[in-house]
Amino acid sequence: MQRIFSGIQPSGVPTLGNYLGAIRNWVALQQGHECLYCLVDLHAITTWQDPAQLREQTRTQAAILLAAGIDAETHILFNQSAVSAHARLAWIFNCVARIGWLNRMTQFKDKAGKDREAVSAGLYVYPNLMAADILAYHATRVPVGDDQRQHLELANDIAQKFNHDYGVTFFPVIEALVPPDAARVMSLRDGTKKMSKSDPSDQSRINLTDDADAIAQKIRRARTDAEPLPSEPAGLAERPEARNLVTILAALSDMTIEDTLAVHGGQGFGTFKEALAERIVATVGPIAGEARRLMDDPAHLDAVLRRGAARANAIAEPIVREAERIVGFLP
Ligand code: AQP
Repeated sequence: MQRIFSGIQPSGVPTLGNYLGAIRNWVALQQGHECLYCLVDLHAITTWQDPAQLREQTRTQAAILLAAGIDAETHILFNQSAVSAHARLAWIFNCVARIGWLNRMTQFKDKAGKDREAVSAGLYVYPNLMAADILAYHATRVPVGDDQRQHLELANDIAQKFNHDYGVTFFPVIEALVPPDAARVMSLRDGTKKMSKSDPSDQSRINLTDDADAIAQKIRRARTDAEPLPSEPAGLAERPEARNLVTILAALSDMTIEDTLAVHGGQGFGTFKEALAERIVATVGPIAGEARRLMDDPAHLDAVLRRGAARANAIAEPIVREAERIVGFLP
């Protein structure tokens, strides 16, 4: 059975983008795979997090993932910092990856913005830690949103260079599993920017804890243009906000953009947004409700994560010890 690894940063409440780009796929992949799903708190602190909030958000994310259908009995759900293998292998990878490779990472450029000298060194080496997350388990398949493709290519480059430099065939090749539809959900305020849980504007995203009123209000206020919807996908080419909303509805309805426009083409945004909000509420509502129930029992969430960490550690420890032996560390 192939092993899957994927992670999400507890840097805020997961969004509809996280759901359509990753979480929904994580749930489906539980059939027929051995899955490890990780709340990547080491990644989260690459940008400053309030400690109390980080703890709270880690629990909230665990609750949301369980509510969305992650089965922590059959599969493994845990927080990254509880398994030291991630940080140890990441250090080795810091010494394998080349500065030139990291300089090409577009996510770093986006997140660092203009003042690159002022961001943390952790943000810069983030992709090396991500490679370690996956390779510490010899996982071969990684479900991610489209934004993470470049990091996975880098993880493969690191694995190959490690194998080459030490003359071993130790780390496997990783395959990115990017969902074909809604691989990148965009901000509700700017159709050229991805929807992000850490965007300062709450109006830019749908949180997986939003209630029906909040969802309806955010969709009503979502930025659009003045034209009615086209009836063909080509008509969305220069309309990023319209394209984003149509893409979200199509993904949530398991329809193609073409079929969605066959139904909604010609409509004004008033009518279309009502249908969209209703569809989002139908998906997010039950997840938010169940997550709220689970969040009432933080001790239970902590116990789920602790058990997951022990099981994850049992897989990663022998692999990372072997990597340490290969590079020449005394046991
Ligand atoms: N807008 C998006 N559309 C589709 N997929 C997305 N993902 C994130 N945003 C979108 C996917 O969600 C998974 C977990 O992401 P992450 O938490 O590890 O980091 P991220 O990509 O940086 O997500 P955010 O929401 O933008 O977080 P912040 O604001 O903290 O940086 C990944 O598989 C990602 O592809």
